[in-house]
Amino acid sequence: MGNFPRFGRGRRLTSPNATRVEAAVPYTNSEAGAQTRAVDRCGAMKRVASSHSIDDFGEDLDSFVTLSSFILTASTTCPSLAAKGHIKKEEETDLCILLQSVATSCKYIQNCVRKLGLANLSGKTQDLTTNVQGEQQMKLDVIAHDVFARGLDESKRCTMLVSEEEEDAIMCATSPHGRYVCVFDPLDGSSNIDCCVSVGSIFGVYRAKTLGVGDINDVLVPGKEMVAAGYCMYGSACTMVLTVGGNVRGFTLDPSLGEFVLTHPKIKCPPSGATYSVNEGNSRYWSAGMKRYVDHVKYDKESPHSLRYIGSMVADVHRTLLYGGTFSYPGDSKSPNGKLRILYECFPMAYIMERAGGAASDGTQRILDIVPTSIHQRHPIHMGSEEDVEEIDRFHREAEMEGK
Ligand code: AHM
Ligand code: MG
Repeated sequence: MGNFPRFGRGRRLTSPNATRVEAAVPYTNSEAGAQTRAVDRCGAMKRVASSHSIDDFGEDLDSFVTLSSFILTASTTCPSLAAKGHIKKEEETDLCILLQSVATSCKYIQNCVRKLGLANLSGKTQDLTTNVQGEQQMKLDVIAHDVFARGLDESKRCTMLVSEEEEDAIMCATSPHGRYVCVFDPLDGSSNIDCCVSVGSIFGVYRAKTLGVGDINDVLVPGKEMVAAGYCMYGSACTMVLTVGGNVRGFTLDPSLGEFVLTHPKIKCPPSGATYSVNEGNSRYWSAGMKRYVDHVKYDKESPHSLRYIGSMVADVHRTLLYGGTFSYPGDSKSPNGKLRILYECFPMAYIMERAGGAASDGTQRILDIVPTSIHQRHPIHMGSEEDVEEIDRFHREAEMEGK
């Protein structure tokens, strides 16, 4: 790992010395155990193969579907999604290859996270580098960025990449299959990592407007134009949550198999919840609308909502997606645009939340309608259960009408 060459700063990813990305996930359980599992689940795998498209695949939890089999079977045996007007068959195949690369990168990062205190992977970079936002980079930030960038470049399905850890967009090696642009935060929440708090990778995929040609304007479009989005949470379990525009699915990494296994075939965010998640230490800087909303859930409800805030977006959003409630990083008088980056933090999470029946807004407009003007732009966000996000919007609207 230590010799991992860096990628980025607008360089083309064509180094002949580039090290290949490999999934270094240990197989800890006995082979016999893994074989039993494969035999037990064999019949189920046949049932899965008769599914119709990547979007109605693996609904049945009794079936044994890994992310790899989900992606590969969908790309080789399923009729095109074109019938649904979402993406064409050849685009779907290339998207599957791209997603496979992301999954491999996430397994690699998960492996590093698990070895954090053991393999000199914790702490800040030796030369105390900062990223474009002036934040101190952790060693794992740099490794995760390199793994994502190299894996996506080698997939030959991308024209361009945008990473939180690189100031400029990264142009990929030329490929006739380069039909996508991938934006990613390779390791979100990394400032918490040395105390073993859950962290995660976030990604979103856009179509390249011109095949094989990287263009920054391909990502300066509303988030609703994404074709896929996902995140991987390195928590008490390693969970990948993914949507290609249809259902939101959750896959949990089985460490004995080194495979993500479908565990949540159709994630739905509850319509309302009883938790709010926000850095309440900033409340003195909040707008009247935000203050009133939080007072409302604490004092006006029959029972007060619970505050849950990890300070690691992937973990806070994952909990909100599964249990309901809201996650907010609002703008305030100190940071009018909040903290989170629209392209690779807000958009992918908002896309997933909406696909799961939830909502995402900045208090006045839908997040996915916003058109970014620069790749590292920050934007306020509130997301989660639809009814709760509507309530946040209402409080913001009312305070604004009062001129507060
Ligand atoms: P990062 O991309 O530098 O890790 O920062 C983003 C993280 C999010 O995961 C989290 O929601 C937020 O920062 C927490 O910020 P704060 O400590 O201000 O509450
Ligand atoms: Mg981040």
